[in-house]
Amino acid sequence: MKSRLLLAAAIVCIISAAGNISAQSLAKAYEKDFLIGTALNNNQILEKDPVQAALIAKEFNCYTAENVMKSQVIHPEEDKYNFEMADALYALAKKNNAKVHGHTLIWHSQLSRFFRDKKTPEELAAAMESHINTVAGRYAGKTVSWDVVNEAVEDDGSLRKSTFLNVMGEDYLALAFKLAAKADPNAELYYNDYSMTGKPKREGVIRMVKKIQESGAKIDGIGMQGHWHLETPTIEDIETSILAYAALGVKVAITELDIDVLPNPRNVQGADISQRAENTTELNPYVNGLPADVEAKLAKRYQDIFALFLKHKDKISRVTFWGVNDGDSWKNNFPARGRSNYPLIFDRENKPKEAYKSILALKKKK
Ligand code: 9MR
Repeated sequence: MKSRLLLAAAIVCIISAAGNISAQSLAKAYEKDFLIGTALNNNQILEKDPVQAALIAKEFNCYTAENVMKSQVIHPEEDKYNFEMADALYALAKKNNAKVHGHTLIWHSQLSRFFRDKKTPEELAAAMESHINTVAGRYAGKTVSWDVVNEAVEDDGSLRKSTFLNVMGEDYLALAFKLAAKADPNAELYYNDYSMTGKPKREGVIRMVKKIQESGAKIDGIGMQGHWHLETPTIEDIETSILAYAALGVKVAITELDIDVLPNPRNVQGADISQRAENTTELNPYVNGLPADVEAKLAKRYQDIFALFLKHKDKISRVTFWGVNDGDSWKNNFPARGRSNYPLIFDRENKPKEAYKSILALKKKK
């Protein structure tokens, strides 16, 4: 054990000396404010790249599975579960002394086929129950928080016409929270969604959360996915939403943070994956690297956003980046496939970008 620790420390020293990792740690700098999380893909969970593995261990103290805990992966058939990768994620978190946020129990997307085959409310409720019991039950006590329901509200504030709503009506929402509370009583339970700064959507989410609360179900937090852009949403809009959600008496988490720096075809906001665009030269201007002026804009944007998070740290439990480095980001393929995007705080070589430094600088000023 001791020799493994020494080896890990030696690797960190070598990598830091090579300039790949800064001497500081974001997680440490923000330790007293909120958790600093990241989403991990399979290679990262399996520590395929030792440089990146050391970076993850050092910079982040909360992990979310980018894909492997979604129903299609973890529960592909009614009587078949795949726990291998999720187990590996929890093992990595244990080794690195990090927390795990469970993503996600009930979601219309990446949903296993068998849920869609349930045609009565009773059948679908039973499928939800066994899924939540089995998944949340397996990781009960080891999970800081769960996204119990993901993306159930449309941008206009209405409830999404998912399989769950169509078959069970609104009841599925409170039921999901009640089942999760039973399966993992000590974890915090979240509702998570994108485009959470738009007014109609915010009002729709608030209506929905109030109903869940009135049903007697436990809901501890609201996750605002931060799939944002250089100019939008404004800091004021983000602040208005943080305050409005916190006013429900729940915590707020920024759950999937990345800042898209590329031209925005058709003004796509959020993460509605049905919104697709063609990849063209004009839409993909930075194939040879991020120009210094755009890098500076990104750093300023991240600094402004984190300054806001610090202002409201009493309301914010966690800030999770959606990926570790620019090369891993889903934003290279959305809304147009195969672009070179730069939405995160580490570059494709895992080196800290100006954005990383600007976020750290906020803590040094204190
Ligand atoms: O980053 C995830 C990507 O690898 C998957 O292909 C995609 C499939 O829907 O899901 C991405 O993560 C999503 C997250 O689970 C929920 N909010 C939106 C995220 C970006 O699409």
